[in-house]
Amino acid sequence: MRFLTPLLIGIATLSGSAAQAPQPSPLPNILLIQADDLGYGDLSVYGQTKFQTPALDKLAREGTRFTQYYSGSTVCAPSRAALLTGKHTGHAWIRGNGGLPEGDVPLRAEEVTIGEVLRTRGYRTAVIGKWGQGQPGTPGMPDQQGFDYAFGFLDQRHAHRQFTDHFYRNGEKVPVDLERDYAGDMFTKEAAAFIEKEDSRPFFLYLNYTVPHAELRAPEDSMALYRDKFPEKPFVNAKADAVQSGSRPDTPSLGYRSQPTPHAAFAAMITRMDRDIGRLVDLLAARGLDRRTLILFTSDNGPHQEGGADPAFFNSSGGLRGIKRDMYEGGIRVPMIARWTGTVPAGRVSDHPWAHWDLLPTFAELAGATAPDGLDGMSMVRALRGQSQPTHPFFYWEFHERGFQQAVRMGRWKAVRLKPGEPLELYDLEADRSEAKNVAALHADVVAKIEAYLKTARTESARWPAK
Ligand SMILES: [Ca+2]
Repeated sequence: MRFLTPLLIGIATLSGSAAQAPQPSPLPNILLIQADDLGYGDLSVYGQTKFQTPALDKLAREGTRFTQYYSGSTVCAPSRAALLTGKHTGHAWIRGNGGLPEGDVPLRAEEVTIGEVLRTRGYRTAVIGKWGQGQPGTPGMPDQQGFDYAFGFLDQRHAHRQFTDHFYRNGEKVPVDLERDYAGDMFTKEAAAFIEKEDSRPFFLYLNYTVPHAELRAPEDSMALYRDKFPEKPFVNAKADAVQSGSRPDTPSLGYRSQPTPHAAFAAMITRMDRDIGRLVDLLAARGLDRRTLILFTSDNGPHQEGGADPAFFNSSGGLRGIKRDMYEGGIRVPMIARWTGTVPAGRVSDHPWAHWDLLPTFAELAGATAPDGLDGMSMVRALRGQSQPTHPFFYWEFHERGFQQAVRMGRWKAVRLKPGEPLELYDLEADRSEAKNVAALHADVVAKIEAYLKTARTESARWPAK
């Protein structure tokens, strides 16, 4: 090095700034972190009292916390499709989990994702963690949908495993240690490596933890934080013997391998994810990227009660009605924290309503890219900046696992239809946050407006028809 140094200085002198470190892109990096089945009330900054989430609470203090943000759906795959493609479940290609004998319906080749949009502006893109939009050999694979780099679970059922014997890196199976390699730890490590990569391009990192989705398991050092802390009803997997002795530990049909103390495991999982997100935030700071990076934290749907999870005990819906698979607020309203030092106002709490399908057009505007036509989403850049921002006159969700259910938000009003042909339930979210009192009979005009909107809200889907 001693001999090289004068040479390098000489080169820099000769060629001026060209030989210096490349200038950073004026376009912002985007770190989008999505938890899995994390409810509106599962962070202490959103009211959780049984455990704390100091890193995410700090992120909220340093940025803006949205109190009326919605996921794309009340379950995983359609929620993530809405996020990636900017369409709600009345127009999206993927409108439900599963749908095919072999598992999930993959994204179509013609779907345009956030990854593809940002790549047109020179972004390097990665998805780390759960994907759930397509498997090897399908057009839904990350590399077919705008992602340069992919690491994690491809199949949603495989993603039920917090410890597995393999992940996928760029479509190739990567063996890992079933006892040691906790999924969340692997994702944090991969995310850090992606952030640390020397590259002059801006980045988009779509980081999908599988927390606190079942199975409920965390490494021992995190479990130790909650030993004997909570009353426990031991979770028993009826197929546990097969799991213990099975030669194929990742066979999803063998059920959840939750730890026997599910309350402790649930708290430990979120605590560990919070710690790891704090480390990634610190890493961005250490690299001087705070003013050039938008960090978003959200969830894909409301809290579940699978594998021993107990949303009532943790008040995981934060006082909202319902959980995952419900069309009430608890199924779809999720945390949204935005931090971008110098751009997103710090210490602000916003009740501006927006949703997963707004992320694509928002990122497109930030990157100076053109969003595809025909989206349901709109750019929410002004809402992020703390400025006056119009929002949608209507928000729409449909859900097909329980027949055909629909939900609409219009201003202060929330309408739910639980079965085709049934009258709409109507709730006044301003007066009745927990949707306790159906006021449809008192507001026929509001119901009529929403009914008229519903006639236009969706296109028919061959795979998920209105039944
Ligand atoms: Ca989920």
